[in-house]
Amino acid sequence: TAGVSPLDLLGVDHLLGEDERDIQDTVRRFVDDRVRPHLADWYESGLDGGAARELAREAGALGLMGMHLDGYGCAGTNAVSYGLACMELEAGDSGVRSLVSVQGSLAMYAIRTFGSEEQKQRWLPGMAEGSLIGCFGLTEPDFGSNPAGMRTRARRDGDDWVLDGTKMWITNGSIADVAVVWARIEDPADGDGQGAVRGFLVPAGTPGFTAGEVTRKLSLRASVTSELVLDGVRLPADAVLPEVASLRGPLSCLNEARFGITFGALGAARDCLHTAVDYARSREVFDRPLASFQLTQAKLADMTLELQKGFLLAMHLGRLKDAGDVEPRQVSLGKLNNVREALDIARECRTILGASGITLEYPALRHANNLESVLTYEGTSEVHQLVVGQALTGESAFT
Ligand code: TGC
Ligand code: FAD
Repeated sequence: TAGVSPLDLLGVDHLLGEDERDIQDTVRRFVDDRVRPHLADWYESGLDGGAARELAREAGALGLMGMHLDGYGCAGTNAVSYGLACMELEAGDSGVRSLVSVQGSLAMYAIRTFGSEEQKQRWLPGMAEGSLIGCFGLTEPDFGSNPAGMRTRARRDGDDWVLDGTKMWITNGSIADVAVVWARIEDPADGDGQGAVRGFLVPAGTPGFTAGEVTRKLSLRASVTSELVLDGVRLPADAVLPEVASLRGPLSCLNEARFGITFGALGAARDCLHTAVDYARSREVFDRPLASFQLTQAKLADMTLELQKGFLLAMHLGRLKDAGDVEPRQVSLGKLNNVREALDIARECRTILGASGITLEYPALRHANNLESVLTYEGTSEVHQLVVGQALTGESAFT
């Protein structure tokens, strides 16, 4: 039997439990009522800090911030529910899903997994509420795909830490109350002489720490993107995340966010496909509905197939993750496939909409432009191909 949604010919909705479906419906209503009416404006004018903070509070009130984490005010849902929430948020806009995934999967996950009890108590409840915003600073101007090359350094001065460096393309950087900043320890005796990678919690307003917004973006406009500058930022001894001292720390956080994106990208694709089906049924070309032409139907059939295959892939990863068994390379397969297919679907839907498709009256080009960022962040498609290539051949193409 087909599923609840008219696009769900395979009936994949039936793979969901009742609680999972309830969460999905709640987030879908939130997006339709509270988010969708503003999207064209946010895209056209950019999302300002005030609107982003308000959105964060509303998402927090709904229990979406750090929703798959346990304790400290977090909802403690399963991974599939988190994925479904990402999908519904991204059916609105990838920028809205970004707000929630950076907060929950990157900043909160880092503190929850690698933080001290004091750090968890101090930050997590407010972040779960959405009254405090976190960002995650890994990428640098010269080191994106290869974070191991980072130049940001942390040195000891007495008991204090002093941080110097620059982080680039940081979601929510200039509106964050706390930045999780990854830096190498400047101590030749540390690790292999390169210095271990450690995470630091940098509260907004710390002297020497500034964040400037990246402007003139053509993608992810409903999201704040920033550059973080750390110029002799002095932090107390307890600012470091105590439980990890390697790149494994930030890369573990990325697995969480990449998992959410595997579901999320499908939301953007679904929104485009819905729009294209509706449009094709009502638009007349050559005196007939556009939907009655075989070329149109072939496009719609192929896109539906990819959307539903993508959902099966995401659900498989979700069930593995809930069983505690998902591997990073499996998440790479999901992120690689679902973002790439979502972007193809968004572009193909835009063709069905003709000229109307280039405006903000319809979501297809907005989603396609956003998905260009999604294809790049959280590991570019090439990085994920190489992770899979390494798993298949045993050869690392990175080193
Ligand atoms: P490698 O030498 O292989 O490993 C170093 C250490 O990390 C461990 N590790 C992982 N741990 C957990 N999860 C993973 N996926 C892991 N991959 C590696 C590994 O076991 C080792 O641990 P240890 O304890 O032995 O030290 O690392 P490498 O330098 O060769 O890196 C491999 C590569 C290229 C795959 C990695 O650097 C990578 O994934 N690069 C892409 C960087 C990236 O995705 N950046 C994203 C920044 S955040 C972001 O984009 C947010 S956008 C959010 C939004 O708005 O939604
Ligand atoms: P590069 O690494 O310079 O790559 C350029 C090109 O080279 C890509 O096509 C890449 O695939 C390719 N390439 C790289 N290495 C190889 C290789 N070995 N073989 C073949 N091809 C290769 N980062 C954060 O830390 N926190 C955030 O919150 C965050 N938010 C972001 C928000 C937005 C809107 C965007 C666009 C980015 C964000 N990022 C964030 C940064 C993002 O993670 C990086 O852009 C991404 O990791 C790629 O790095 P890069 O842009 O430096 O590209």
